Amino acid sequence: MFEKVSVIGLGYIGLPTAAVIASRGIEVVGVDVSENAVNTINQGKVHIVEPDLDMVVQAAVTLGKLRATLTPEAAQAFLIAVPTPFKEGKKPDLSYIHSSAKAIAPVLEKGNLVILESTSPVGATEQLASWLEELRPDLTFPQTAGEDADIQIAHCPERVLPGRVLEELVSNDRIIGGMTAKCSAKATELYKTFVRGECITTNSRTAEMAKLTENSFRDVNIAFANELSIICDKLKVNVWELIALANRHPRVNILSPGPGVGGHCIAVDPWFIVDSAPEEARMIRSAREINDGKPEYVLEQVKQAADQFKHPVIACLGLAFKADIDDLRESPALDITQKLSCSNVGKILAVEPNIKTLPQKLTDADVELVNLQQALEQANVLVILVDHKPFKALSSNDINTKVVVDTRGVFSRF
Ligand code: SAJ
Repeated sequence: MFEKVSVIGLGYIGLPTAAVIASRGIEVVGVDVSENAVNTINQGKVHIVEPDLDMVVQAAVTLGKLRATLTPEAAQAFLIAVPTPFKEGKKPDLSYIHSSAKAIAPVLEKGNLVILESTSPVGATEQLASWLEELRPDLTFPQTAGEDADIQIAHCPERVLPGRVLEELVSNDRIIGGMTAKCSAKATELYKTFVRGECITTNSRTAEMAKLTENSFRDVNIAFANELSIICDKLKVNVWELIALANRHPRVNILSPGPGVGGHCIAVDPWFIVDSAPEEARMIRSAREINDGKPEYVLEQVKQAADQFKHPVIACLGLAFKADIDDLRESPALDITQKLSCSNVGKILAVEPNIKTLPQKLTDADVELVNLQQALEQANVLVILVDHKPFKALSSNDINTKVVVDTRGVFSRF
């Protein structure tokens, strides 16, 4: 029975997870290094945008089941959900996991469970276990004590889709990668308190690789679609019609081309596999390169479109990394808009219905945030970068006097 759980890292994964566990009546203490995040959560509010998260956090805080602190305190389970970005040379940066180990080590007690949820390269859970063992030589850990260890450790990767986090946290199956069978059993017990999906046990290395594989699978498939879109431009074939036709085959399911792959998961995680097996991971590396090269291709298309006008006014529709969210992190749309503004091709307007102010780097580059109507009145070139709902509602009358670069196939649905 878990009565008190600590979640380390209160971001896009940690905060929803903390709130959902708290909603099951378990006392949850969230820990974050950001004073702003801690204060906001303790007021029952949220510092990130995710549908319905504000309601769940407010309810948990009001009922006294969830609170946030800057320093960890004793608990029965510690769930680490901190970022694992890459550093120079696209090498995984485990420094946030290391800091979490240092933060929880002083309060660890015999019988505790430590779970790593952060997407991690293969071997990171074992690394976490060694850091904890060095910091707490008075306790025993699974890598040396096996089933008899004082502390149980497991990797249980998060796999929720931004925009549907609360629903998927509960309904998705979970991979539970314990360092021993006992670790897996204890971690399963915790996840069973809030997960309706199945909890499937394995070892920590397989669980790490499974998460990286899921995101690489998607990256490779998006790269296939992006490569097709470039081939089709060359061969004067409408890629959207082509994909719709090919997908009529019962065993073909091609994803959608776009301006590139954004977000902080799919554009990052495959590099962890490449870093671990640089000689072998040829297709995974190639997919990353194809997807990373797509913004540059779109940029050239826009420049050619702008060349048709003496005074080009280019409206970039969408800045977020995907449809109907406000998240601009690692967004190819943002990257393209910024590069356009630096390349003197014309006046650049940006339409992003999900934000109120532009990021500094765009205002510095004289990009103007306008609404969709203003963009339609002023621009002669429209660049569809994100398939947000209001853009999908545009009619051919709205755009028939413009030159359109449609990276999402909004006007070519088949
Ligand atoms: N994209 C395309 N074409 C497509 C699908 C997506 O260009 O057909 C682009 C999107 O526009 C976006 C990027 O790919 O820029 C990623 O979007 P996404 O919706 O595919 O994925 P994320 O990054 O929001 O979330 C992914 C999910 N992983 C998988 O679907 C395998 C999610 O389940 C993971 O939990 C999440 O990564 C994560 O945190 O790792």
